[in-house]
Amino acid sequence: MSHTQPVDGTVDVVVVGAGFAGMYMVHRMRQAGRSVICFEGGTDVGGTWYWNRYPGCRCDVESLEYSYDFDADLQQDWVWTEKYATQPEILRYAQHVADRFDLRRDIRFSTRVTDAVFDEGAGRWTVTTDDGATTSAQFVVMATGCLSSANMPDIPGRDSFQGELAHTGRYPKDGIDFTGKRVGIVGTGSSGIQAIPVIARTAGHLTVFQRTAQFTIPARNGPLDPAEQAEVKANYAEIVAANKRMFGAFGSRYQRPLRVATETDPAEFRAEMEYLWERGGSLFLSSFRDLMRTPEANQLAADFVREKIRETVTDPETAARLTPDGLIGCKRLVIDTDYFETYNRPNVSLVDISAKGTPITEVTPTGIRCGDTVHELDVLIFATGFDAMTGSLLRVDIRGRDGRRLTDSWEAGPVTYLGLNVNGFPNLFTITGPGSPSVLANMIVGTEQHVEWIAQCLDYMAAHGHDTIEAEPEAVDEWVAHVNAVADRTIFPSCNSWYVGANIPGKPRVFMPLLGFPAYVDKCNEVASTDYPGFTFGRAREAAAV
Ligand code: NA7
Repeated sequence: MSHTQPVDGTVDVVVVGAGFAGMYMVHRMRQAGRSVICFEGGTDVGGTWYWNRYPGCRCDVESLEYSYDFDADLQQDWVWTEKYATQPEILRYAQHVADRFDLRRDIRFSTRVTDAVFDEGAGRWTVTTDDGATTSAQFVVMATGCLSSANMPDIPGRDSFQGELAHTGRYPKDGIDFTGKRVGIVGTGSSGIQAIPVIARTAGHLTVFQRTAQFTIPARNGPLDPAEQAEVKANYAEIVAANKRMFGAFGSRYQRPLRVATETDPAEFRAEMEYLWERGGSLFLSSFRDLMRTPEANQLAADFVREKIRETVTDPETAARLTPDGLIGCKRLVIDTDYFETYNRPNVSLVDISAKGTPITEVTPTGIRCGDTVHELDVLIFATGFDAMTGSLLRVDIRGRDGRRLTDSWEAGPVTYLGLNVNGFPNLFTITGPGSPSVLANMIVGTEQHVEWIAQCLDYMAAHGHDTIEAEPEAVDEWVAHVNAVADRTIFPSCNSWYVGANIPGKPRVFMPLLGFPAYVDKCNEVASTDYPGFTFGRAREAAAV
């Protein structure tokens, strides 16, 4: 084991996080002959799929498209059972990968990185973990996940609640038994919408506290047809290649001819929407090129879904409360199983906690008070999302050149070059960082692309005798302007979504992901093949002085 455990706390690469990004990073670094250690806060691998154990949790990318591509045998051997994999199945897949490639020997579990400090003289990072140990590394790779820092709202009295309380993103391993209980759930994003129908099946009564109604499309999940799985596996390489040319790096098998909604005959438009509704899934808005570009076009699709909600929910008042205003897909489009149908159950009620309704005033020891009404609860679930994209990076105290803190560099919002590096923080890489397609593309495809780009960059540096790499300030400025310009051609920045940080009080409003996977990959490849313009390479001062 010449290239594994840090005998003296010194390694080539520290990886932070053992989700899909960190796991592949460890594997890829080993293949390259670099010593690597990964720190992970959980007791096992899986990252977001380790923590989000709430009932109904699934991926919104189809299972056949949500797997590593770096090893053809792995891809052929693993058998998915449903069209959209459940969290337990995805976690089993992550564990299988860890076993198969013996990854755990280089991962320190139950260990969180608290801070990382760059020593300019040595050209190295000192990484401190919550067990007090330090590790010296030439490179730090933040594989900390985009949806990993749970957002627990600061509601008065929250900690006084005497029943069971959980956040979907930090769900207890032993689960929660809802049988016959009075359950409350706050939040109707993807997590809430997945959990609500499942909890309703066993709860005595489920009260949903909704601040904003949400657009959601039927997933049409079901068992995976073995013949379909065999066919995809026979053509995996072609499908993956075609997916990488798709806007979100998935769904090439479903590509329909692209049209313009506002120029399509209304009957034809409706027929296409009906087809997409019946087909289900998150490509619901992908048949018309203008739906995410102009509000007028978007409203056509939004009206179609509003009509479906009214058709599905039998009580008109509940239907009205569940019907979103505004644009569809501008906040992340959710896909569901029986979400709206669940409100027809006698044991489910909906409380409007928006400013127009009865906002939550406090959590009491026995429930939630909204105005004059206390909703008595045995279990309280917060499905209130995450401090997305930046939260898990900024909770590590990262100090770069001249002791500058990442929190200071990003005070007005995250700024990166290619979503991979930040000026002032040499040799620190962010996997699926802000400014990269990240959450707007298939996450496994995106993480593999980043890991491979970083691995190639490290080889390049070794071959050219470079110790450090750092994004230039002009390149960062240009990149941030580019990310904004691309977003500004769409409706995305106009909504109060977690893409712009609007869900976290006080977070700077910046559209964080980059739209469009293929053009992004082309740019990354171009940078790598033309001696990395926009990056400065250097020698460590101490090495240079020798
Ligand atoms: P989301 O999509 O951020 O949804 C969080 C939900 O919680 C949403 O309905 C919020 O309402 C609500 N929320 C957040 N804070 C509060 C407070 N303080 N009071 C009441 N309600 C609140 O998170 P998810 O976990 O569902 O999904 C995140 C991503 O994971 C998802 O997009 C997929 O990519 C997977 P709001 O809309 O802000 O009014």
